[in-house]
Amino acid sequence: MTELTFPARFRWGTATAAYQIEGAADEDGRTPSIWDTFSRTPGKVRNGDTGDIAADHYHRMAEDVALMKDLGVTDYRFSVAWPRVQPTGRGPAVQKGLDFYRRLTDELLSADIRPVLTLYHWDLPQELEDAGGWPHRETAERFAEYAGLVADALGDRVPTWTTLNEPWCAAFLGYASGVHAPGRTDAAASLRAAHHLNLAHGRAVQVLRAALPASAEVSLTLNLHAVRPLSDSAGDREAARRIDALGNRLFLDPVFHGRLPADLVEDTVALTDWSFVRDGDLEVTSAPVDSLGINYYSPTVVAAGTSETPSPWPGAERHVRFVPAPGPRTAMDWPVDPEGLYGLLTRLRDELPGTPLMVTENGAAYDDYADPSGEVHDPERVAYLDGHLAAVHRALADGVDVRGYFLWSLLDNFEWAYGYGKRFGIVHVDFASQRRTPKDSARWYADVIARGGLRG
Ligand code: IFM
Repeated sequence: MTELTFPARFRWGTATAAYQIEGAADEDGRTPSIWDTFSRTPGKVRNGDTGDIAADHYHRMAEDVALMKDLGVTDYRFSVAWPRVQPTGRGPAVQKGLDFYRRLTDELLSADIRPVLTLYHWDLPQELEDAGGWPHRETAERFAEYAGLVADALGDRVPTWTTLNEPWCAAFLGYASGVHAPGRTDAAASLRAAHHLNLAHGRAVQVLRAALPASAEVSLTLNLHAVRPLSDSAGDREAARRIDALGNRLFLDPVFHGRLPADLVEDTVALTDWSFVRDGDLEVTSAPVDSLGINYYSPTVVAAGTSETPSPWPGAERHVRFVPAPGPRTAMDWPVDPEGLYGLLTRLRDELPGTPLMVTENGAAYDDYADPSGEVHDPERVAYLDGHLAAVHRALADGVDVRGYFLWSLLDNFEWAYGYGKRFGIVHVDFASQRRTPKDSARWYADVIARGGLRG
């Protein structure tokens, strides 16, 4: 078999998020985010786990950057903890919080690794949630102010900026199904949250453009859904249309086309009249970006039917049934299907011509453990990654402008409502000792990066 070689300038990265790895929850002026509150609420996170210590990255950052240098990654995608930098969500920045990210970016740059900074990976300062959270319009303005603080502090050293990570999750897992922080179950509020997240993104793009050098790349990361109807029946196709509207077009259309999906507005008429979308908002949401990040893990198969409530699909519960896709599964019980990634990439090639794409997350959880010799063998993860990178390669060959791939995740970490029970890292973390052990998949990824592609 022939090798699958990637373009010479392809960006090979790993990704993490602040609350999932940093720990140091109450150090240096950091105050609680919605995830501190949620994880400390009994019954919300498995095993009562919290991000209080996590992978202790706040204190082990240099060791973690050294691990990445050993891997040979060209880029590192991390997020800034809003409550570390601007604890109440308003007012001036806390210097010590910013200093941590200065040290991190300096360490990366001296290791020849490009920093890719995400401003929001779900850790809203609790005070802003108390004031109304994302369903409240003012939160978008707060976010723009925070974006400006971070840009002023780090604009001279960070070349790539991402406003939001996965606003679908923030809106619908956070405010509709309530399985993520802040744990609300209010379908109408979740639609307001989605719009205000889009607005926050657009306002932040405006602020970043004004504050950053012209060379800065400004982006957004969406967890787009590879939606498939179970059959070709009209009912199943209609179910797929609804989920595509809520999972994909609710974000793509305002950001890239300055409009709301008309069919979604109709689908949700019983929940809202969308009057919270004010004149001029959609011009703000569509402030041009330089690239789009896509996070992909598994496909979404749907059929006509009903689903459980509260659901993260407001308005679709009485029309859509979610069907387990066939095939092998990860420890999250997510089906393994690289074709979904290929389909999304080629769709975006056709729908957003001229927009460079990055796979900003892809990876898998498996039940890894260190064997008696201290090694962690994770052949299933290697197979998962190999299959998905082959799909990216096929997309490149078919004319998709994919600029990079960020493996989720560098380290085992706090997997939100699943706590520490799900391990996504290519580096194993023993949470009792905080010892890091590169898994076989880390060695495999280092080999992929070194050869610039996959072995045939
Ligand atoms: O761990 C998460 C990450 O924070 C966002 N995208 C999906 C990952 C796996 O669930």
